Order: sequence, then structure tokens, then C-alpha cells
Amino acid sequence: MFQRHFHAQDTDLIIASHPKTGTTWLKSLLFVIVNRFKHPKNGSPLLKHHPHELVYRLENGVYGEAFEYPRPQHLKELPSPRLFNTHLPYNSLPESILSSGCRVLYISRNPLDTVVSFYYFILDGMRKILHEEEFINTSLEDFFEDFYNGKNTNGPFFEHVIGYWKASLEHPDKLLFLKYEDLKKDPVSHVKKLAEFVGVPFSPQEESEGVIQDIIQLCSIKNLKELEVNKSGVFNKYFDKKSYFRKGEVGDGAHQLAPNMVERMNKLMQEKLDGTGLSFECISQT
Ligand code: PAP
Repeated sequence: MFQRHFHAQDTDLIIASHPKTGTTWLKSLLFVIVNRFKHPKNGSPLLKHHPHELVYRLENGVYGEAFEYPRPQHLKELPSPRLFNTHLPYNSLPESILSSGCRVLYISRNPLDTVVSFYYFILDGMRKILHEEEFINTSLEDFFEDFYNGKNTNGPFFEHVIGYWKASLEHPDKLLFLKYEDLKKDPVSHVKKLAEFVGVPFSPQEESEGVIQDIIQLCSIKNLKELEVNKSGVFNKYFDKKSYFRKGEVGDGAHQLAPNMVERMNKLMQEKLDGTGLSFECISQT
């Protein structure tokens, strides 16, 4: 439905990602950056709404059954710029996203942290979706094997990342490629880059008034996790709002996975990314 019926507008901003690579964080930052002139400093809608209620998921949300609003017929009414997200791989995106002037912001993350984050999220969701007798307590090892072998929602991880990476090299004005780890390491320059990319750069006055730091603080996992709106309730009928905020660290995956799993994934990563010019820090357990 999304592929066939979605009509991108030139002003749309679309976050794309493989699941569990920082979507919720990027949604928060993008929403606040784009809407910063509409709301008083302490009145951001992010304080009252989960980030997924402010930036709509296209395939499972708008075109799925999960949310009441917006449905596909409401899309034309949304204020510009419309903010959306998708987990579809690049080569599965609707044609109008590629041909229109809309911009795409892709966030990636190292595979070790991604697979561990995904595992806990899915396990939690499945426990709620399935009846007790149907629920199989999949081990991290089994989940890892599937992920490693590319048996994964939204397609194999590396192909997902590489698809968007290559597109960002070919169309740098259309597609901004970000890494979770870079955002962690240097949020200020990345928030500036984000604002420039979407056409609302920070003025020297805003910079001197600390607007960038305020946005980073507002969107930090520490802050979002403590907000009442993010502590209870569910999305997509089953997923706890709070399950979108777990640890938010770099390197958790390497600590949770067995050494041979880390080694295999790092080796696969080197093979898959070889010659692409893309790399993720090879995180080891030491
Ligand atoms: P989604 O694809 O289902 O939307 P997504 O937001 O991409 O999930 O990923 C969730 C991860 O981002 C979690 O990582 P973890 O399991 O390793 O902890 C979550 O904690 C992390 N996360 C959520 N919000 C933030 C934030 N504001 N800053 C940093 N990390 C965050």
C-alpha cells in the first residue's frame, strides 16, 4: 500500500533506517529542529508526545493498521514539512520518494549494537503479541544467527545500510547518511549538519544562545526516558512506549554477545563493507 499509493511532496522529510539504529532519537531531533520557531522553549510537543507520535511511520503506521491518525486520506492535510519514517530498504522505496524533491535522512548503527537492541525489542513485543502457549523464548544466539544470515525484517542488515550509503554518495543533496556512533560522539556538529540539510540552519544568535545544546539535552535518552508520556502506553497495539528507550549506548552489543559472535560479525562486516568506503568502528570486548 505504501509503495503503491504514497505520493511524496518536495518538502517531505523522511527518516529511513534499519530497525533499532537510532530512529527514535533522529525523530526527536528532526522534529524539534524543524519546529523550533513554532513552540516556546519549554513547550515542545516532544514533552507531551512520544517521538513516534510526531513523526509517522509510513508502512506500518499510516498504511498499516496501527495508528488512528493519520490515515492515508489525512496525508494531504498535514502541515509542511511532513515528517515520516520508513524501515524499507532503499530499493523498495516508493518511486515518488526517489523522483520528488523530498529529502531522506538515513541513520545507521554498528551491527552488534543493532542486533542486541533488536533482540530485546522483539522479544518484548512477541511476549505481548503471542499467546503464552505460542511464545517461544528465542535465545540471543538464535536471533543473532538469523540476523547474521540476513533473515531479518526489512531485509539483510548490510544490504540495507549499503543501499542507502551508495545512494547518499550519488545524491548527497537528497540523502543524508548518519551514524548513531557519530551522533553520540559529536552531537553538536551533527545537529548543525541536520539543520542545514533540511534547510533551517542555526543562526549565529541561536548558536550563541545555546539553542543547539538545549535541543541535544531535550532529545537525550536520559531526558526522554523520564518523561511521563514515554513511561507507559503502547504503540502498534503491542509495543510498550518505554521499550523504545533502553540503554542508548555504544558498545553494549559487544558486551552481550559471545566473543565468537562478535568476531564473526566483525569479519562479515569487513567483507560486506569492503570497497564501499563505509565503516563502523570494530568494537571488541576489551
Ligand atoms: P525503532 O527502529 O523501533 O524505531 P530505534 O529508535 O531505531 O527503534 O532504536 C532504539 C534504540 O535507540 C535503543 O537502543 P538500545 O536498545 O541499544 O538501548 C534505544 O535505547 C536507543 N535510543 C532511543 N532514544 C534514544 C536517544 N534519545 N538517544 C540515544 N539513543 C536512543
